[in-house]
Amino acid sequence: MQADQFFELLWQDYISRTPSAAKVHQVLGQGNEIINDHVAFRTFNIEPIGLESLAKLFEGMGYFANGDYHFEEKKLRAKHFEHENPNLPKIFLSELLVEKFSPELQEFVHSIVAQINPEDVKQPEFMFSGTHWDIDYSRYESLLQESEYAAWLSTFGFCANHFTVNVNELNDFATLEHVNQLLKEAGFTLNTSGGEIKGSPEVFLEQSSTMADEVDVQFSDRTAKIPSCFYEFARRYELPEGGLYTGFVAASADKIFESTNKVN
Ligand code: OOG
Ligand code: NI
Repeated sequence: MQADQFFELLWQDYISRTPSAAKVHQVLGQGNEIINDHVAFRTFNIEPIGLESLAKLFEGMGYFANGDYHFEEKKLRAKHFEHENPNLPKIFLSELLVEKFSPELQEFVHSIVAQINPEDVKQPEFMFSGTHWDIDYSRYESLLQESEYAAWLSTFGFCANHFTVNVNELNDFATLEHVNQLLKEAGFTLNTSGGEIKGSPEVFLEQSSTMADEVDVQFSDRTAKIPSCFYEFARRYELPEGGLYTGFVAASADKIFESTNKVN
């Protein structure tokens, strides 16, 4: 599959559970096209869906890995991928270090991953294939106690966790402060963990994000309204040696992960 077609299908799947995405484009794009900086995905570190296995799908579309990130507290690791075509979004792909959790969580995660047909993991479409298993609401709640990431991934499966507006490419809003202001005026709730703006010109990247939309999810035993996906905003800065910084900042990413937390 061509990258262009992949991102079009991925976007259609993403907006189906992220009603605010269209409003973000309306507020910031004002009729102009929005360029995305990156798209993020989550997975478990269990075959056949480990980070390096899913990376092959992106490598097959011309992407290459260009950064490693570690999240001690949340028990995650991640890599980012870039494409030689600068118009294609970067990819931020993280995986949960399942062996670091309780035997109950490990057993459940292994049982749901075992239901994935390894053949399905060979096609880029796998990245928006959702769940391949059933989960009931009490399991979701018990996973939440240990890891919001595990609960989210077990419920939504494979899909874009967020798209990210490339703020450098916006016509009228040069600063992230201004972007945030417009979003708040439009009624969005921003992620304030670690401050509304994560990062700084000194680390060559500033990021902010909305808190995830809450949507009705059909669990195997009942329906419940829970956080789904969100939108992120990134402004990149010029490196001393020239060119915009293309990496991510682990301390900032650590806070962006919390955009799928429930807003009280
Ligand atoms: C990824 C969070 C990190 C970034 O841009 O730093 C991230 C996630 O929530 O899955 O997207
Ligand atoms: Ni991101």
